[in-house]
Amino acid sequence: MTGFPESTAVQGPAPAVPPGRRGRRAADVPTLVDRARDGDARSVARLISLVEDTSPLLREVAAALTPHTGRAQVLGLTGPPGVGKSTTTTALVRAYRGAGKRVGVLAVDPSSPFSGGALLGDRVRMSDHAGDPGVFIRSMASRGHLGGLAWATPQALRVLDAAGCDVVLVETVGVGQSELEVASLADTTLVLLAPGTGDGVQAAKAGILEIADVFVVNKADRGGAAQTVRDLRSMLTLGGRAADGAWRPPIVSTVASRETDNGVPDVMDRIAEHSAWLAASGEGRRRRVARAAREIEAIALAGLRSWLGDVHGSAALGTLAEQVVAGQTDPYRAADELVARL
Ligand SMILES: Nc1nc2c(ncn2[C@@H]2O[C@H](COP(=O)(O)OP(=O)(O)OP(=O)(O)O)[C@@H](O)[C@H]2O)c(=O)[nH]1
Ligand SMILES: [Mg+2]
Repeated sequence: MTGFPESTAVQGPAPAVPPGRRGRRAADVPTLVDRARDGDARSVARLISLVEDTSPLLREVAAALTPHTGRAQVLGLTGPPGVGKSTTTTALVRAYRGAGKRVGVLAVDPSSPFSGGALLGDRVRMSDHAGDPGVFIRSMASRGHLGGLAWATPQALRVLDAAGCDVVLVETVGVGQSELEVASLADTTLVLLAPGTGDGVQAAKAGILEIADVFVVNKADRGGAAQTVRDLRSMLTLGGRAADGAWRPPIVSTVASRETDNGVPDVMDRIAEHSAWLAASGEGRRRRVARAAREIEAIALAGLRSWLGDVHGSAALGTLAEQVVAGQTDPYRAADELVARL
């Protein structure tokens, strides 16, 4: 994570008007939130832009959303490039819509400099859901995220949650550190692999076997899917016997590109079972508390960093430095004094 813009630091009231990166008019946050809750797609998009851009209105947005959040089931999809995450996301959206659920999708690409929907067509076949008021799709990328995607994504999730999404699917690309962070935002994480690419071994190396709640071996229409399932099973067994009552991640084979007989209903069943286990075991709550703790830490650290930025080169620091050189104090006491002014 890098710096944090002054305007979003912890101190000071937010100005009433955002800087308007795209020359927008001032937003009336309560109205936007009311409209988003009624399912108005433009207001949802607008709120996500506000949190993405670390707008000065961010705090007001977060406060206004909070009473309406905590309902959405967050599903993370991760796995190597090209494994079929977007195709699976599209199939899941269709299936959850079929079950009458309101669905949100966040396509997160930590490596991409683009955002705001430009890449959407490539990521999730939006046209499948065009005009469906029960689906919100948004792509997010590193551009503009001074706090990092791991910081921006929970805010966007909160918007979709408040907008009444029953399910939010978060697709991330790759198997790097930021993907792990984003995956950790989910209630249930699906790790996708494909046969014949050594994905399983790569995934084990990257440490994503541990984060999987459900494994999906996609492209099961290709040769080697059964072998990939066997490899995965033996790698999981090598991990040792699960404790009593622990969740044992199931492995589902899919052909996400097919309209029917694609294994997607099985994936949904396993997700539902995991969801029930999360509730019964208390692990669901533990995960959400851990997630909130990380978020608070990230926000507080950003504030501290911004404060430290102000301290650097400040008169107070200069005075303390003079005192250390003059032998009037030592650097430890000087640092304590500096921190005490926080
Ligand atoms: N044969 C076969 N092809 C599939 C299947 N699922 C997806 N594909 C194809 O695989 C390619 C990549 O699919 P995507 O869904 O874009 O994969 P992705 O993991 O989202 O890719 P990135 O977001 O770029 O990492 C596309 O051409 C899909 O049509 C499947 O079950 N079988
Ligand atoms: Mg994709």
